[in-house]
Amino acid sequence: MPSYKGVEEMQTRIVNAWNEWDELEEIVVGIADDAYFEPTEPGGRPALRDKNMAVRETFPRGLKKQEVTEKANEELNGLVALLESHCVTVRRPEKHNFGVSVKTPLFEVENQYCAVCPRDVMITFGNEILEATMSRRARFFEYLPYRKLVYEYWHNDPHMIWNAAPKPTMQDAMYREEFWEWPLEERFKRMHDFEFCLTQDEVIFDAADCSRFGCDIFVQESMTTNRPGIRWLKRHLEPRGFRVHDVHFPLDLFPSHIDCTFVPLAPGVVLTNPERPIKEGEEKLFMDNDWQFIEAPHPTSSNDEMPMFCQSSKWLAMNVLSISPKKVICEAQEHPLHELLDKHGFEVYPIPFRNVFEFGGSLHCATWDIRRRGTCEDYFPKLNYTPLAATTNDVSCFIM
Ligand code: DAV
Repeated sequence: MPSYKGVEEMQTRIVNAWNEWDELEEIVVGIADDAYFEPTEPGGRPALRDKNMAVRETFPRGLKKQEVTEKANEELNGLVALLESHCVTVRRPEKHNFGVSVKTPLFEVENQYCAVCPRDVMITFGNEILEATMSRRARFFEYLPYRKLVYEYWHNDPHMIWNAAPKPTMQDAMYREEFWEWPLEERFKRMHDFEFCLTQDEVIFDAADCSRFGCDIFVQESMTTNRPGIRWLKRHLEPRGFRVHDVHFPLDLFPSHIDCTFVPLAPGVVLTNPERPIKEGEEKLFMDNDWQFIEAPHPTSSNDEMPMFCQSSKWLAMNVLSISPKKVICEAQEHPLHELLDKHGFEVYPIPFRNVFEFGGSLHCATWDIRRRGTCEDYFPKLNYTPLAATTNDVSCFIM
C-alpha cells in the first residue's frame, strides 16, 4: 500500500472526508432563506401529500411562506448549535435569489429551489470537492450558494482539488416524461429495468446518490442518477484509487438519493430500509467483507402523515447524520430508531427537524461534510477488483 504523508500534514488539511462516519470536524449546514416551491418540470412533478386535497388543489408555486421558512431555519440553527457543542466548525451557504427564472439556450424554468440540501449538490471525496451535474432544471445553478465557500477552501488548502461535473443540457430529450404516467403495475413489471424519468443519453447524477465507504463509493441508479452518470464517476474517481460500485433497490419505485435507503453508520455497519432491500447479489460484497445490515424500524409517520408539501418519503426517518462512528444525530420523533441505535451501542442525539422536510430532506440531506478526522481506508479487503486505470503511482486515495 502506498504510504501517505504523516499526521502533521493531515492536520493542515481543510478538505478531508472519506466516509460518512469518521469524527466530524467541519460541515456545511443548509439555510432556508428565500426558498421557493419546486416547479413542475420534466424531471419532477411535485404533488400534495393529501390525496383528497390533490384532487381539488394544485401544488403551490412561488416563494414559500415566511413563517414556514423561519420554522425550518430555527431547526437548522438547532442543528448548528448541537454540532458546535461537539466542537464541529459549521459553515453556511450564501444568500441566493431562487426567484430568478432560468433560461439557457435549451430550457427554461420559472424559478429555482433553495439551499437547504447541500448534500444533493456537493460532495467531498477525500481531498476533492465535486459539484454534481444535477438532474432537475430548477437545481441547475444550485452550486452557486456554495461557490464562495469552495473558493475559500481552494485558496486556503493547497491540497484541495476542485471539480465540477459536466453540465447536462436538461433539454426535453434528456427526460422520459411518460415515466410519470406509468401505472403502479407497470412500475412493478419494470422494476428490474432501472429506467426512470432520465434517459441514458447524458451524464447525470445528484451527489446524494453517492455513499462514501473509504476507498469504495456506492452509487444508486435512480430518478436523479443514470448509468452514464455512474460511469462518469467511475472514470473520474477510479484512476485516483477509489472503487465505484453501482447499487440498486428494485422495490423503490421512485428512487432519489441513497440516504433514506442505505446508510452506513460505522465501519461494518449499514442501516438498511426494510421496504427497499438491496438487489439480490449486491449484498454479497458486504457479507463477504463482514458488514452487518441493521434494519431500520418503521418510521413514526406514514407517507400520508408527512408534511403537506414534502416530496420525500417517510424514510426521511433514517436520514441520520453521524458525527463519529459512535454518535448519531436523529430526528426527535423517531423513538424506535433511537432505541435500536442505542441497543447497537450508538449514542443518539435527537433534535426536532420536521419543519425542514418540505425543503428537501432531513439531517443528512441538509448537510455536506468538509472534514472528518481520518484517511482513506479499505473496508472491503476481500474485494478482488482493480479500479479502472489505477496505476501504482496514481493512487491519491492514499494521499501521495
Ligand atoms: O426516500 O424519499 C428522499 C431524499 C431526499 N433528498 C426518499 C428519499
